[in-house]
Amino acid sequence: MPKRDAISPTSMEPVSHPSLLAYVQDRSMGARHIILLDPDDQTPEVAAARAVAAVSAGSRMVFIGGSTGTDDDNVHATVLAVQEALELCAWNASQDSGLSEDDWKVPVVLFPAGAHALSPLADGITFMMLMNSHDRRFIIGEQVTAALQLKEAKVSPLSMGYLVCAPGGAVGVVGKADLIHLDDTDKVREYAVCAEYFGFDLLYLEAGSGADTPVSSDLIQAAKGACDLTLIVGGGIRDGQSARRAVHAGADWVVTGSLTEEFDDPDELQRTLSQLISNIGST
Ligand code: 1GP
Repeated sequence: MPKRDAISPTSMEPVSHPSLLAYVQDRSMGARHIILLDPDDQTPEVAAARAVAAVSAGSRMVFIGGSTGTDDDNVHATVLAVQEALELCAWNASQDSGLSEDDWKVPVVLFPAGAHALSPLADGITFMMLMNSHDRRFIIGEQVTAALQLKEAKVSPLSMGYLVCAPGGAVGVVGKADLIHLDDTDKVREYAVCAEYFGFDLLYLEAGSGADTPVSSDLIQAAKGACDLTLIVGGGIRDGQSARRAVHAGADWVVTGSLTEEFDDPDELQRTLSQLISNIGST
């Protein structure tokens, strides 16, 4: 991971959140939206424009990462571009009307494929265990490789159990996951309690990027009923209806990635995400 001092001038310290974990766990605002930006699919400049459109639309967190094609260089360049763009918007807001300065201070969080795809400029990282992988690397290996450098860079860890559900997509294959199937509510309950007993703060139910079908309501409800962890749901959520269904079932955060990449025009993206996010809010 590039060293923060070597790369960033002092003005590019990450926007520090008073407590990233408290922010993520806060349920007082209802369910919220995360935009996922994959550095393998877009330039840093495009990612930054999409992040600005998403935050304008009401996204409250930015994830940066992807299962394949990411490394320290493209992840860091993307984090840097996104942080700079959001800081500029925050500064503009302090001089103008529209969104308030604080509305732009959303955390930029790494959602990495492994220890090779990090940036010291991120506010935090989903420090995850892919619980249903059968490869030690994704359970504890990558985490051990990354931990010390993350601590030195002061990137806040969000400890997270990560469960890949069918269809699973690229992450299911790369992560060597024993997929949790649509109706396997007992299995998801077992994992949810296990995540809680490990002391994780978050649980992520993932259907895989671009999935034909998102995580089922039954699985979300089962996880929600079994533990009190902050629940993130993503994969295959492409419209207000599926976002709303996930929130009704118990999601605290809904992630969209692929949908975002369909729009080159930031205004169009903003309109689409505003509509999706209003559906989350109106549950
Ligand atoms: C993938 O859950 C995320 O890790 C987002 O999935 O790209 O299908 O929105 P989509």
